[in-house]
Amino acid sequence: MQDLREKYLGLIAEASDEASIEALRVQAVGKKGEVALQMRELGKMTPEERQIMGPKLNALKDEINSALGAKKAALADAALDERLRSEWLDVTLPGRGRPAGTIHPISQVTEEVTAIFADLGFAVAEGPQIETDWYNFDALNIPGHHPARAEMDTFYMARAEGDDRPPHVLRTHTSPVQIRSMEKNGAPIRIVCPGRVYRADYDQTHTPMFHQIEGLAIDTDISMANLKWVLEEFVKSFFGVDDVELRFRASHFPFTEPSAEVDIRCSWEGGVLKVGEGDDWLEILGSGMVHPKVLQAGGIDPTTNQGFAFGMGIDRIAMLKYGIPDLRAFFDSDLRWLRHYGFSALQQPNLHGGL
Ligand code: 2NL
Repeated sequence: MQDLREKYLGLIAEASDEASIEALRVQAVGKKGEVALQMRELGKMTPEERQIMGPKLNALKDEINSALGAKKAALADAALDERLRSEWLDVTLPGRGRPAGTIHPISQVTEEVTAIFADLGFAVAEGPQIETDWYNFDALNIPGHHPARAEMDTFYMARAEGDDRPPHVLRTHTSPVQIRSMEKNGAPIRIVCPGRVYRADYDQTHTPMFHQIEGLAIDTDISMANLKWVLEEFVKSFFGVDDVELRFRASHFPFTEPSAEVDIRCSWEGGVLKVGEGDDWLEILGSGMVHPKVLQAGGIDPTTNQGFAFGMGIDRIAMLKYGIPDLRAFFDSDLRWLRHYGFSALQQPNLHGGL
């Protein structure tokens, strides 16, 4: 027993990692270890011998076990000391000044516009960019033969061969989101729907993917007067002016009746846009009272409900507000442009901080 004791206490003292500690534990005090073998010998002894040797063997087992435990803890302490020594960090060093990314002007303006409408009580709704022609056209009172379908330069998605159903489309406006919202939640509704839209058109003033935000308010008694007030509040907040003058010009959209395009009074002195003064008019959006057929398509009873809707190009109002001259640069991913026109990620737009 004395030999066993010296052998294992020595080996444990020399062990240098957790794996060898575990191997020693199995070898010494495991089920088939050396101490267990000795315990088996107890059966061959007289009761008197067993009364002496039994407790001694148990004490040896305990001693080895606690030596193993102590060594294991010492190794863990040493490992921690080593980590603390090698992984120390000087928190007083200056930052490395990695170049920060910036918020794209379109994201910034989307956030600004939704923050303004959120403050006016509108919720934000989103939906799929690949739509059925029903949600993108029919539900909006644009039937198959309607010239607006051709005018919209729609991107059609190919169907599998032999599949005769009408093709899916890339949404040409965010109106389908509003139809889905009518179907899902019914009236009353107050939502804005920002997002990407697609039209096969590419020149100085058009990109095949661009951004739109549409608004929809439906209740029993909503009128053009409510539309005018909401849009005035929006323009004042967005351009940061106390007074604006809006001009409603009669227009036509299949999904609204009556329809109006909305201009704001402005000046362009020295190429700089000033909103609310001057003799020029700047078109900023299209709007109107939701057509009864569109309410019906959305599952809302047009005899008891009515409401206004409007649609606005985000890219265009971003260019106007921040003096960005070329639309196509928005999507060139030119780092110099992005750093120049981008916004700090740490300055989220909100009304109390100012836009
Ligand atoms: C424009 C004109 C507009 C709407 C969009 C709309 C949506 C539903 C029902 C009725 Cl669900 N109308 N949207 C209405 C009028 C004009 O957009 O020039 N956008 C850039």
